[in-house]
Amino acid sequence: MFKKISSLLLAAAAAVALAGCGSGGGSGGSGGSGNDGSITMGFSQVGAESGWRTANTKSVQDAAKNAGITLKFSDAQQKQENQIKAIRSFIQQKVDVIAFSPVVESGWDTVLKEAKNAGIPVILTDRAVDSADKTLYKTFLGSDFVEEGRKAGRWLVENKKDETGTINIVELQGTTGSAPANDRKAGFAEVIGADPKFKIIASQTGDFTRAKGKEVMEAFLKAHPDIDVLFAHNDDMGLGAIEAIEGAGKVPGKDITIITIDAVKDGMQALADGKINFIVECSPLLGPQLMDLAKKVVAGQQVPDRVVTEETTFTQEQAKQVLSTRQY
Ligand code: GZL
Repeated sequence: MFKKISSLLLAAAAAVALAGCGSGGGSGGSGGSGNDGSITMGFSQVGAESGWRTANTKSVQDAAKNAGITLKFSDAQQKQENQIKAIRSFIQQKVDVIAFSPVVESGWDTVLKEAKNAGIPVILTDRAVDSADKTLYKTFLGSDFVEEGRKAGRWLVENKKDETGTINIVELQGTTGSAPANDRKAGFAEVIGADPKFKIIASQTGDFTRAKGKEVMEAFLKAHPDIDVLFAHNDDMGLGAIEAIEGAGKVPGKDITIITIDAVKDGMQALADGKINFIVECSPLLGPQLMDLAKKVVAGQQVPDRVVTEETTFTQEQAKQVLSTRQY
């Protein structure tokens, strides 16, 4: 009898110890998962500037719900100071994990050190930071923006290979200082730079929005009557530019070849309609992978430093075939 009671007591003690471990913050921080194993994530989103961003927000929110993760969501309206404030608030609330899409690459070290000192792991999603200290975040989940720019450049080089004269290009850049703007610009320039017939005659930020893309393209058209190609860092700026091109009495996709990045529904519709010539996909559907990474990080498991999202490209013909199946 005595033996039976002591083994029961031992088993009970072991069960309590294990439960304690689970709630002790697998990631070694004070913000370990709740005693019931629940996880709370603080998520700071860039804003709601584009169709891509809206789809990304939905993916994160739906995935958190499906994963049983409590999501504290903050929209920074494309302002870095709002993201920093939100991260500080998540630290005070002692969330188990912080995830964010940094609106720009620089200026994050101080607040990320605060999160590290509070023992709260950080996951970068969508965009990267330029911090030299890689211990400030556990992993970066997102696209290879340089490769996206290269894909745009390669299509242009291939499709203009029989043209001999100068090809005048205007470029609508994404948000100044953001990783996608810097890297897409670099990748595109790297590929077209191999042939001097390609000339970027104007390049300016349209801040990833349709309205700004239209405004800047109107200015480009006034200053340059001889534009052959538009490279826009996202569909939304390309769609705004199409309004400007049509307003100037020109035919988008014919008078001016248009290449964009994202492949959101409106962009794919314009591609199928022949107003855009080529789209490089940049998937916003990062939610499920983010939640998997969050669970591993909170449990103190190792995760890869970098998780690159799978994505492809679309021609006008391909857009017609897949348009009805697109998730965003
Ligand atoms: C890319 C993302 C960019 C999209 C834009 O991952 O950060 O921001 O290309 C969005 O549409 O505004």
